[in-house]
Amino acid sequence: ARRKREQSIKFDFLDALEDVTEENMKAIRDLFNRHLHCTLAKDVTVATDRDYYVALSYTVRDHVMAGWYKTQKEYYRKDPKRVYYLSMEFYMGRSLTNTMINLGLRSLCKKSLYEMGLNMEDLEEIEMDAGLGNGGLGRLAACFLDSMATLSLPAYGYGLRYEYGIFEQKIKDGFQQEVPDDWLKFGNPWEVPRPEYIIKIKFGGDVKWLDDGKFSWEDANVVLAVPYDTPIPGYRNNTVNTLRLWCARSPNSFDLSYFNHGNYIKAVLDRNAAENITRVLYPNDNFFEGKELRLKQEYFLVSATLQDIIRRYKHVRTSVRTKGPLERTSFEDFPRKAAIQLNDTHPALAIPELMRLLIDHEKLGWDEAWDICTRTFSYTNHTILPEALERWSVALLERLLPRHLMIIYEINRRHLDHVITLFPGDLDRRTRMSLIEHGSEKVVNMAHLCLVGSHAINGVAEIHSNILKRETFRDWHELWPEKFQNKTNGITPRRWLLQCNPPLSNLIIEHIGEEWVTDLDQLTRLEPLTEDETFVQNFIAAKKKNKVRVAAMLRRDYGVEVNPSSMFDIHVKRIHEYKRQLLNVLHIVTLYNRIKDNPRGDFTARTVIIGGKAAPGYYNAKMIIKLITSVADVVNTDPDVCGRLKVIFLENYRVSLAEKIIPACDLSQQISLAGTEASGTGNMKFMINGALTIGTLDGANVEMHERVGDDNIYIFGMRVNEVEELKAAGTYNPLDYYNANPELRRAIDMIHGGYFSPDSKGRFHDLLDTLMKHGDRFCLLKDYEDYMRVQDQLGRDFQDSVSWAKKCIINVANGGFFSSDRTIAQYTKDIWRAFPVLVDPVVGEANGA
Ligand code: T68
Repeated sequence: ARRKREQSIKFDFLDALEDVTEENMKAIRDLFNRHLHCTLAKDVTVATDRDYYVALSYTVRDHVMAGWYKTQKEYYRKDPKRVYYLSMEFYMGRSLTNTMINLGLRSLCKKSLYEMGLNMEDLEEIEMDAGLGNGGLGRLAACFLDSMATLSLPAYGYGLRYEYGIFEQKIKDGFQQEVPDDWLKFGNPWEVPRPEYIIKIKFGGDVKWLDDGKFSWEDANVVLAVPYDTPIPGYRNNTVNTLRLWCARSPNSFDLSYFNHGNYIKAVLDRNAAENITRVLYPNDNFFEGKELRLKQEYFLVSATLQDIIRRYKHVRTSVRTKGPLERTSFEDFPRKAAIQLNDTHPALAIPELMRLLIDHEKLGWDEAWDICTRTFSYTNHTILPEALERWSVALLERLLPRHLMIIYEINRRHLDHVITLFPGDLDRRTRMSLIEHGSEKVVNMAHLCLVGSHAINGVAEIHSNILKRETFRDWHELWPEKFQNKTNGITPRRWLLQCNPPLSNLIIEHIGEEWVTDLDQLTRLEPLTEDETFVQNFIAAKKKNKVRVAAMLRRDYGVEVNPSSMFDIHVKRIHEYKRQLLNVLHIVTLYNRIKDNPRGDFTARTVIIGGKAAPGYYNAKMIIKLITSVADVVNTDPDVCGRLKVIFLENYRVSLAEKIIPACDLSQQISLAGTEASGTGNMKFMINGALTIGTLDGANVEMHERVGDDNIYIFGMRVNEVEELKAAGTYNPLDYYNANPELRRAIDMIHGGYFSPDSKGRFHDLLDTLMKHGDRFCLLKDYEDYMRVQDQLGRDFQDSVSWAKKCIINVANGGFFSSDRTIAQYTKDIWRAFPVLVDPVVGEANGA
């Protein structure tokens, strides 16, 4: 039986990373069966695949537990400086595969299940994504958690447990439809509720002056925050950190007046109002929508988290000789024990909230409290798009958070006094730097609040950090140059290479071992292998394998046939005008026209895959989707095209789909207008999975280009300085480019004339108007010609598969910098000033099971 098993499960290099013994396999099987019987109350005669998935998850979770308590106990014992990552989004995706890999259990589980007649890969597909994020910002938070645990940092993620994550996207008649993401409907084996740590959150009410000159927030409504903890295991280092997500629950006394009037039923029904706070993730990416419920969410996160952090700060043995836990009463040490990172301004209310807790509850004076705040907080900016910057209405703040508004005004008063002493008479500067802005309505500029309340502020790629200093926060940089930093984003190589791309990971391990998994710079050792013919052929074969797998998926899930030898040209990210999916469409239409004009011509076969969600209220983004699906309908059914061009709109792009599609990519599209994409992180995922990039010199593309050189990346379009000059001159006229380029004109005329929308010829007029009539903020037509030039070049280059593969290998080899381990090491050293806490292996019962 054993020989049979060894024959049927192919040995690969990934298996060699683990300790697969008969004894360990039996332990997994026993635990799995026990969960099936005792936790799920099923036996094999009635169990479904979902039951098996859940039983496996509980089995794996059991193996996390001992390391989890051990890590947390160690943090309590050593009392190190802790890092708190506050984010409204943690876009975690699936946990099962990643947990098994980080624990070193995946081969073991796979083989154990195989012996029971189960295919683990099928079970892994059953898990719902934890879609608690929109895009890059939320996924970055998830990658950071993995890296912080892998670097053994005493770190915590704090966020919200949305009952509905990012909506599920369905395409109906070519249009996007949103379906609620009921991700918890089958339960979530990865979370542990901790009702014993419930926290009270207040909204509304009034502020009263007390006799001692202090303030008190009274008559507020209370909502409870219940923490749910998810373990975050590091990569094979015994560390297991915690992601704590808050869930809103109504207190039993939610609206006492109803009880008093005997309307018990109504009182119970009204609990919904409080519990709606964590009902649903706002589905906007790079857009600020000043809704009251969103403000409540932001404050709910911040207040629960800070109360929890303070509780943990106080609960410490100040002396080893004392038996019971003593309270720490002085806050002097707070900034030496806690670093709080604000993921964009979404948790900015943490600053006035900490001030409130220190002053009103802990009775500190303003100056001492303020010093603690600024030494504790740091802020990451993720965008310079003005429509994304948070500006909360003063009237709304006054109604919901009256005490915080007072504190914000006091922060502002002291801040502006400081500004005016440094720049006497410069009233314009004073106005520009105020936290309060007076437009059609009075608003609080939340970025300004973060700048004044933090000791460090960073952008997420070099070019973006420079724009912050030079443009967006120019005055602030003049005031506090020492606060400004750059931390170029990164991605976790565990999920985004080891886990998602077994063919390539195996090949890499075969040649350079496994150290790259936690030290991605090791990938440079691949560069000399561009001269090794077999290696290059094996690299090509690995890519082909991934493409064949995606082709099979597209056939099964969408009923479309694609040619795995064609170039997989992939553009996946949120749909947004600044990301310029329309520029890609113009390229596709032009290719189509060339094929139509010359049906016998020699064209590089392409499969263009575009995917991404549009915010439900973003009309133009939704029309872009309809245009892509409309172009696809025409191109894919035109007999002249004859397999040389396929256009696919990939429905419901999300973390788990990214893991499948990215390893199969030949060409990665990163074509935002220079100066608009703060960093991008998809660009990095494609790079380390062996795709070439066509991109502008925007965000982290700039740093990718620096590392691989001109020959190994396809750069086009205006540079940031050219964009700035064009905008300053105010001379951009799309018509000039339309008139000057016949292929461009033809593509636009076809869309305008209804070629792709015969049922409604004017359907895309509004969309085209944004490019033509009103002057286009993102200058698509200006960059079209250069985009076409570079697309043509790379289309030809793709024909030489060996030289193409060598470029891809050079990309992989130079991708090490884009590990989120490097990013986190830099945050740790330059901003948080925290240190690792190593955790010894769990001894005793094997793996804590
Ligand atoms: C992204 N921002 C940046 N925002 O666009 C991207 N916005 O360049 C960068 O790589 C990434 O952050 C990580 O730094 C976002 O994803 C949002 O999703 C968002 C969410 C809510 C409100 C506004």
